[in-house]
Amino acid sequence: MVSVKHVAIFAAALLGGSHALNETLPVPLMVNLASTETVVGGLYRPYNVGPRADIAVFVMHAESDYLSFPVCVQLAQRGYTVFCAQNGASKWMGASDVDFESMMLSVSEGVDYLRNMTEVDQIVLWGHSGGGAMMAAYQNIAENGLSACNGSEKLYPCSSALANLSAADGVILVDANYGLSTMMLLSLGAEVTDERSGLNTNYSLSVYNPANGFNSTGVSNYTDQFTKEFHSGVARRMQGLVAYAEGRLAAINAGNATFEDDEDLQIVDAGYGVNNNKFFSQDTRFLSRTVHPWPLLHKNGSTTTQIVHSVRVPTNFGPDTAASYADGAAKTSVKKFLSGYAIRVADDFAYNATDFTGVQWNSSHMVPIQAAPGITVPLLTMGMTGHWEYLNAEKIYLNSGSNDTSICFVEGAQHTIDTCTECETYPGQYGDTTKTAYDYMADWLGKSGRFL
Ligand SMILES: *[C@@H]1O[C@H](CO)[C@@H](O)[C@H](O)[C@H]1NC(C)=O
Ligand SMILES: *[C@@H]1O[C@H](CO)[C@@H](O)[C@H](O)[C@H]1NC(C)=O
Ligand SMILES: *[C@@H]1O[C@H](CO)[C@@H](O)[C@H](O)[C@H]1NC(C)=O
Ligand SMILES: *[C@@H]1O[C@H](CO)[C@@H](O)[C@H](O)[C@H]1NC(C)=O
Ligand SMILES: *[C@@H]1O[C@H](CO)[C@@H](O)[C@H](O)[C@H]1NC(C)=O
Ligand SMILES: *[C@@H]1O[C@H](CO)[C@@H](O)[C@H](O)[C@H]1NC(C)=O
Ligand SMILES: *[C@@H]1O[C@H](CO)[C@@H](O)[C@H](O)[C@H]1NC(C)=O
Ligand SMILES: *[C@@H]1O[C@H](CO)[C@@H](O)[C@H](O)[C@H]1NC(C)=O
Ligand SMILES: *[C@@H]1O[C@H](CO)[C@@H](O)[C@H](O)[C@H]1NC(C)=O
Ligand SMILES: *[C@@H]1O[C@H](CO)[C@@H](O)[C@H](O)[C@H]1NC(C)=O
Ligand SMILES: *[C@@H]1O[C@H](CO)[C@@H](O)[C@H](O)[C@H]1NC(C)=O
Ligand SMILES: CC(=O)N[C@H]1CO[C@H](CO)[C@@H](O)[C@@H]1O
Repeated sequence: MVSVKHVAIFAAALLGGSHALNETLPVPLMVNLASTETVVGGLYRPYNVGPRADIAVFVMHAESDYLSFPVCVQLAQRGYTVFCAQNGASKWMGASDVDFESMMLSVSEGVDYLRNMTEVDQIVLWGHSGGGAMMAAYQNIAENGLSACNGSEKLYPCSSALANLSAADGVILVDANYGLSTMMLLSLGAEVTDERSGLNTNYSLSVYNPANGFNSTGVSNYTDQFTKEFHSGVARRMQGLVAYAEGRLAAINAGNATFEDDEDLQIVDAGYGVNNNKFFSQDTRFLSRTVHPWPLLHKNGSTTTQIVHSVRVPTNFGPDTAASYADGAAKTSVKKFLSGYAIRVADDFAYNATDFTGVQWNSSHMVPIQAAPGITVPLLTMGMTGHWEYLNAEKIYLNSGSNDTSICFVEGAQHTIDTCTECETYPGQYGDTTKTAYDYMADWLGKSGRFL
């Protein structure tokens, strides 16, 4: 049923620097796993195939295009086989057509393809950002079966289609986000008081209102009162959206909705890309330091163990996109929302410098800290200190079910793993974080007794 076509179409990649085993790589092979869930990808292999090439690193994001994300070349240059693949979700960031079960089945196709290759002995899932949320959920369900996703605590329990997913041998989570649903929660604007309108908003509850502590040219300093009002406004919105979607699901199931299978759902000011994450992106005091000391990688590979502070700079200065369908709205469906983007939150939902309060993580799929206890294979979790998603690496580590769990942070790397030059106080402060991060991953993968 699965047909595999190899077509050489990608250009050979060359990167600067002098660290690599061999910077020249063969032209990657294009792979097309043609079945019900369309997966296409590039298979990157080093020229001189050694033991490291027996390990296949499988890269896929939840919805973004990762066919040429630097990991494909960086880890192949360090001797590994890397399969960078796409699922069928729209690659337009204005879209939000994520579908939980389709995503799990797409990962499954990639794992099955690699498992079937005689050249590959070990498969390591590599998930970045939303891809980390997806890969963590996949491994948890693959290791533990349907009971990992079909319980009544879930807003939308999985179906038996997710039985028999085959587990990988290891997992690397790089700046894995707090969960796709949490990122939507963290993108809701409290100024929206009527879900039917992005136009009639309450400016008193806007993150862009200077009276609340917004600074359009620097770090915002939101007042305590606004912080409380904003968090409770966000909780109110997510609770209302969940109640609405559950009502529509009941109507769909009762044959009393617009359609028999699903229904359109457009949500004002809920698009969950990093550009729409709000409050902590402007006020960098929030989600800004770890609770415990962890290894922090500096340039040139030196390491200190310390409380890890974010070095990020404020972003997302506006304008408010609540009124924009293209830039602000989540464009999803009742079932996709409940299975991918919805999460239960309590009235006391809040977050501070280190932690969240009032989030019921297990109500949602694709939440790394909820999936981590079910992962028993070797797990590496890494955070980039130039971004807010870095902090989740600590929570994943603390929740991991693996007896071989590793953690580190890369000082001054931005979310995309390269150097956050805007975060530097002088040029060169953080060095080449791409090299620092991928050298660490390559050493972790190649450590004797782990996969080799
Ligand atoms: C490096 O790649 C070239 C192909 O450009 C290949 O001929 C050569 O054998 C490789 N060298 C090493 C040391 O792997
Ligand atoms: C596994 O490999 C065999 C032989 O190359 C091929 O016929 C089969 O379709 C492959 N299966 C998958 C799942 O890729
Ligand atoms: C969840 O899946 C397990 C394993 O297949 C099954 O025993 C259990 O009955 C399922 N639970 C529900 C609520 O469907
Ligand atoms: C899972 O495996 C069981 C046992 O082999 C089989 O009965 C069932 O149909 C499979 N389910 C799926 C969705 O592949
Ligand atoms: C707007 O929000 C503020 C702060 O919560 C509140 O006092 C005010 O009543 C709201 N205005 C409207 C029109 O709802
Ligand atoms: C806003 O940030 C800029 C740049 O850091 C700073 O100079 C300015 O004083 C800040 N404004 C307020 C009102 O804090
Ligand atoms: C933030 O505002 C508080 C008062 O709400 C003030 O005490 C503090 O100095 C301000 N911090 C900065 C960095 O402007
Ligand atoms: C069907 O939906 C309509 C409008 O949403 C509602 O008024 C009605 O009570 C529903 N009927 C049933 C049987 O649920
Ligand atoms: C941050 O929130 C967490 C979770 O509610 C709490 O344990 C911690 O004490 C809070 N930290 C501060 C500095 O208030
Ligand atoms: C889900 O998490 C809540 C806490 O948020 C806990 O009370 C509940 O027992 C958990 N349910 C399951 C099935 O683990
Ligand atoms: C760690 O887990 C692996 C796989 O579950 C197991 O084979 C190994 O014995 C465990 N090692 C220790 C020290 O518990
Ligand atoms: C020995 C070594 O690799 N030194 C490098 C450390 O990082 C700085 C900043 O990127 C480089 O300039 C050095 O060459």
